[in-house]
Amino acid sequence: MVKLLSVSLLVMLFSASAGAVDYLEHDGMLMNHGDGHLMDMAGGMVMGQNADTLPGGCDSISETKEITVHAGHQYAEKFPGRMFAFDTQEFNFKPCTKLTVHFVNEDKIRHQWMMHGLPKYLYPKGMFHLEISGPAKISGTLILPPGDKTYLVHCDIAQHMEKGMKAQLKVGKGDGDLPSIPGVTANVVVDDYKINLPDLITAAEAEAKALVNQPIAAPVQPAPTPAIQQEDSVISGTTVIGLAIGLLLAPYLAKKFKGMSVSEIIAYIFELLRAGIDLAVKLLSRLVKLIATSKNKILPGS
Ligand SMILES: [Cu+2]
Repeated sequence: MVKLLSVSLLVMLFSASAGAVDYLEHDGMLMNHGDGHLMDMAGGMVMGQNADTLPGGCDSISETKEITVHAGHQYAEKFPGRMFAFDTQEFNFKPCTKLTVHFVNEDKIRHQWMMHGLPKYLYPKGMFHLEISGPAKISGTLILPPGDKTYLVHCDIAQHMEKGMKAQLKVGKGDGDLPSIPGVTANVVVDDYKINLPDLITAAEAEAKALVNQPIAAPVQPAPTPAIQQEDSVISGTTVIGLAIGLLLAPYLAKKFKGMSVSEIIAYIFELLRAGIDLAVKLLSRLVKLIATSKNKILPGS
């Protein structure tokens, strides 16, 4: 009998520990950094934790509530086109409720349960925020403000809200609905599932054809514009001047280069160029000196 008991106890212990391996429990690991900010070394984070201070307008805590919210890819399967979701999209609580949220992230990535629009004197940046790399569980507590208001709850990891991880929390009657809450309100950007793949390919091919056909006809017409004609006349004018100089210099150069090899001619041209550049540099430096001295003459007087 004792043997049977111990065996069943072992089986129970084993199955319990096997179940616990899946989710890392962060609630006992968190370190308090003050201002309701708690963190641990395993990537768990709570911000805006407030279990004691009543928001302005609350005489007392009206109710104490505890919820468990699951987050993960699997909860988005029922929402076409969404990738991530919470298991609950709408929450409702009485004003001044003390709310504890147990956030269970079932994905092997990071998710958040982030609530916005809370009073900033009590919640830094107006946020209450649970964050964890899953699979894991993390918990936090806040006291909801008085009044009827709808609060946005989402995961702020890039594109997670747009892909479905969005919910609303109504305090009292709330003050309307937020858009694009999966299964609750219509999407702001509506997905189009009417078009099928063959239609898409035909449309893409038509677009490609139109692109190929377009630029052939277009650039032909604006070619003989007056601006280009002007440019043409400028070029021909320069060519005429160049030709004239060339013709005038030709007899002189022919005399100069008579009996010289090609390499000697090239060397002579380079020497001419060097002398020209030297002259230009000398003239420039003289000009700079002139400006500098004239400036010096003006400066003491002014
Ligand atoms: Cu997320």
